[in-house]
Amino acid sequence: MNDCVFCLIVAGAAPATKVYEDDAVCAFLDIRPVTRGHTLVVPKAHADELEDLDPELGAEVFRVGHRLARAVRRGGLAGDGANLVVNDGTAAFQTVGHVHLHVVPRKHGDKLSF
Ligand code: DGP
Repeated sequence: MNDCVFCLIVAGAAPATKVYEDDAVCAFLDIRPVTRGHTLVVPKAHADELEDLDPELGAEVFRVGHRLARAVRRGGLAGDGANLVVNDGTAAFQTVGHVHLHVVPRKHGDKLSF
């Protein structure tokens, strides 16, 4: 076990509100949501940055993000759309060194709370 907080969440050794999990991918609510329902999708296998990530696993991460964004939109309660964002590398404001896809539900006219 390393000290990566997202690895700890994946392993159930740190608290998080998980919304989806399969053999390869885990999704949980962001601790600092910029909109209601802001979710992070992570590969279970640790990868610091995109260049360290198996592209097939990256495709699984996006597949889950796509499903979550679609569910949020169809559900209608949280969003009219979504931003799906990867901050890759510290130069791009990545603050947690475990690849993650942000799924940020959006409503028409909403404001992000940074
Ligand atoms: P980024 O800047 O792309 O690396 O975003 C990291 C996100 O991770 C940020 O929105 C806050 C979130 N985050 C950081 N630590 C934790 C944590 O311990 N639990 C959860 N659920 N989210 C976290």
